[in-house]
Amino acid sequence: MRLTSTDSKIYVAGHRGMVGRAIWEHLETAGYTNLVGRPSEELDLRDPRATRAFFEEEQPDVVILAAARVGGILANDRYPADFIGDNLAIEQSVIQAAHETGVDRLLFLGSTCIYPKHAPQPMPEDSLLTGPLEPTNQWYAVAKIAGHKLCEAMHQQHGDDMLTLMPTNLYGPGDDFDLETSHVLPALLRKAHEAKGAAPDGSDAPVTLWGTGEPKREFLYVDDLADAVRFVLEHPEDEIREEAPDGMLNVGVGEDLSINDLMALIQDVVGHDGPIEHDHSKPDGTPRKLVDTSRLDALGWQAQTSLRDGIQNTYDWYREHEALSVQR
Ligand code: GFB
Repeated sequence: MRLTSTDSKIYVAGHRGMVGRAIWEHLETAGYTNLVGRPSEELDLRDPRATRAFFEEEQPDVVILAAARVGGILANDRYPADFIGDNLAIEQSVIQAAHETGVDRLLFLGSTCIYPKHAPQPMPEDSLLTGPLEPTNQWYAVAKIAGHKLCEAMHQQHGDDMLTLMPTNLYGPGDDFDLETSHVLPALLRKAHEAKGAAPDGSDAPVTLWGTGEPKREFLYVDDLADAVRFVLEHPEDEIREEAPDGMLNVGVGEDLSINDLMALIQDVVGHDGPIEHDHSKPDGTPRKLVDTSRLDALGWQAQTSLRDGIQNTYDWYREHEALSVQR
């Protein structure tokens, strides 16, 4: 059931992460007054009993499932058991508890790595399960596919209003800047920032990119995703299902760029003028993953933030919080 009242109780699962926090702030700014969250130290969403007890106590009307184990290409490749196991467990306990306690609407957040490695570009929602996955993130992708399928099955068997948003690569304030676990955009921002004036002669030191820099990625600013979440929550289910019979909507910006071009843009924002090197021992991952946003376009939603503005905001946030970010 669509969100109609600013008093509706909205549970944001994962409200301390980059995505959950942006959604929380966006909903608050939009006038929603009854938001609920629990830090993971207080509620382990992998635990079905604890999750069920929380749902019984709070009785949320709407659930936004933004809690997940996430990370960049290397973290996905190094910790396959955590990426598949934790995500499956979180999805199962939250979606099941939402079903059993009669939540009006649940919005599950997936990721566009669920699509086949060589899916047609831009990738429509119905390219799901039409080919093999990219090996480096198959574990995470399988868990996210299962989460979406659980929502679809709940709708098919019980008529539950459970929908999935599949955002393309996200970035923004509050991102993970740890070079071992982060995604490419925050990693390159940090590397360029730290390389400024760091050569022995005071000029800019080189920045090392992983892989060839040729893969292309599409980047969505996290506040734009938060806006898409609110937009979908406020939309009637029948209108959404007319565009998306499987309940799945891609969220993207409609254009991508190569990692090399991203590096050039980041250098410009940060003011780094040093050389760029490549570490070919690191994987490239999927060659391209531009999403087809026709479904959400047809419903009337579009991203607003330019990549340059989003990078500038993220860089400003990083400089303010640099001392707090994980140092490796
Ligand atoms: O953002 P990223 O880690 O993840 O990497 P994916 C994107 C591309 O940037 C890859 C390259 O080709 C990386 O090799 N890259 C270059 C770097 N330099 C760096 C660097 O310093 N750090 C990082 N991290 N990458 C993830 C998936 O895929 O994206 C997840 O593993 C999820 O499952 C997420 O879907 C959105 O875009 O390749």
